[in-house]
Amino acid sequence: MLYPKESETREVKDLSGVWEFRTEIDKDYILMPVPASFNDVTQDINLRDYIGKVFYKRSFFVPSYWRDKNIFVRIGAATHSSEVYVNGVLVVKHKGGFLPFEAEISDYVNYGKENILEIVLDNTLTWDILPPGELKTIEDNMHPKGYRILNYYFDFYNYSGIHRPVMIYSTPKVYIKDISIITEIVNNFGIVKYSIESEGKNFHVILRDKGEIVAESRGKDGVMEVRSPKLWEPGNSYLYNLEVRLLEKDNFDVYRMEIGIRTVKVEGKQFLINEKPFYFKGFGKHEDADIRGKGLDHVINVKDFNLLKWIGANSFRTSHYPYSEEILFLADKYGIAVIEEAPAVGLNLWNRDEKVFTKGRVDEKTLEHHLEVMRDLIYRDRNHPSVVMWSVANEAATYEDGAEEYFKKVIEETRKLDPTRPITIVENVAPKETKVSKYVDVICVNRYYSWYTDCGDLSIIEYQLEKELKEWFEIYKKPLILSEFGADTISGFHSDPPLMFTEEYQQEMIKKFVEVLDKLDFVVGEHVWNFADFMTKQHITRVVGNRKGVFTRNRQPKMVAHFLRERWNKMPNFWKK
Ligand code: BDP
Repeated sequence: MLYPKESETREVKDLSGVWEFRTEIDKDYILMPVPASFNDVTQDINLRDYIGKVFYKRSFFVPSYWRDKNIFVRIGAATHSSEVYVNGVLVVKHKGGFLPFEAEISDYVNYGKENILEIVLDNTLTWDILPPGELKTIEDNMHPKGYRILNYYFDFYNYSGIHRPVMIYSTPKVYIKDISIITEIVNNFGIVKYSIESEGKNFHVILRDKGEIVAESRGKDGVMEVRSPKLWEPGNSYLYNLEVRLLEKDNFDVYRMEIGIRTVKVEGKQFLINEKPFYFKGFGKHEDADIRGKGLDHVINVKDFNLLKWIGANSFRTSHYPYSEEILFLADKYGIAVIEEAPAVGLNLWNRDEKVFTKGRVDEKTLEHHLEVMRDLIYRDRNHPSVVMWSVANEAATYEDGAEEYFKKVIEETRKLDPTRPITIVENVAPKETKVSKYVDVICVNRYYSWYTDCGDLSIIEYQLEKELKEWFEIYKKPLILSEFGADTISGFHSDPPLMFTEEYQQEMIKKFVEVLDKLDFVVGEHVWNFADFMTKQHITRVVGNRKGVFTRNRQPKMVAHFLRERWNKMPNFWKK
């Protein structure tokens, strides 16, 4: 799915701004920014924790000369189920809060006039949506009749709203629908294979390096060769400009995009980018900031990439859902490698006596949706050089028999859709327990020794971590990334010797973890949990959110940031231990 872009044949109207908004139970509309989560914008606690339907509304203008064009409405992401109406006509329904969807609306708009766009969202989570959740009515004598809560088994706040830009765009009648790019490196040549989806037939494809033509081709599918290519690499990104021109009689379309030439491969104990062993230094992140919640914010995004550079990180994981396309464009440009995760988190009840992969919970309906999400995700992001691996889920109950069957299908389908990128699943169970890790290319493990277990005992880390990581390698013989480790840390809390929740404890813990990683040659990465403090649902274990950030929610460094900065800036991106 192409990102809407302007060209001499296409126009884009970004409808970001202040819209009208109401919940199902309100009669009156209030003002609401788009994109943003609606939760933290007003002073109303009922709206903050609101569960159910909300209505967004605004008008837009369609010029008369768009009559001979195709017109689309495209929503970058909205949580979690959406219905879009143009002048009262339902034009698209969508399930899932973290990927874009669109509809052609040429037949429903008034040309040369104003039009009304209404988006109805429902933020209720169910077992057949990702991430899943369940609405529970509590029936006991301590709760009033009809008392409801939304249960979900993942650790971030269920921020809701139109989170990414809404755009109206035009294309010619016959147009370039989609483009896919695969790159290879053979001897001293960069090979760029492209494939165009369109009803048109005559294409001219031009690849430029800072304005200079370096390769050209004609046809719907083709291969271009670039002599002595400048490669895209983490820490050293390089992008070429691809121009696709559709030339039909009386019809013309142009789409331009940036591409990077690079390869990714897993071989033995190594994760290879451009045939060189790569070591992931970075974080699990979140799309999260105060007031805007999960709403796209270019200020936060650019700040985050500047902080990644400052601290010497070369990668992050889009824990626990696909991030905005705008973030991936920045990753391409900044040269940051991305492990992109499906919104499959909370497929776990954290109770071994209750089955998760069973009828009525994670079942064939969830699977069908999961396969759809993988397809949409890959079609959205396959052309980003920064995306180097797909993660199909985080901390699912992979010890269950049902999980094996389920993920085998998800992983097979993912591989079919994209044979060029390695696949992982992020695990929290023991190496012998998982029934799924045997199907993936890279083992990703989250570990919280001295935090959730043996609280406060930093001396246990070396023993436990080394023993366990070696076991993962002995069983699977695959490269391993420690995809989460960290400690809740209240910025400004100090103690020596280090006690839990202080900045000293976070620093000592992370030091002890990485000392073990440095000894193991099959470890190909360290992602600290988390880049920044983030909001969660309220709980006795969460102090206004999860405080495991290396940066505060306001993006200021905690003590450990300086330790990591020194470590990572000394460590090369590519290395052999
Ligand atoms: C892991 C989860 C992550 C949590 C983290 C934590 O993958 O989403 O936020 O633990 O507890 O289980 O901080």
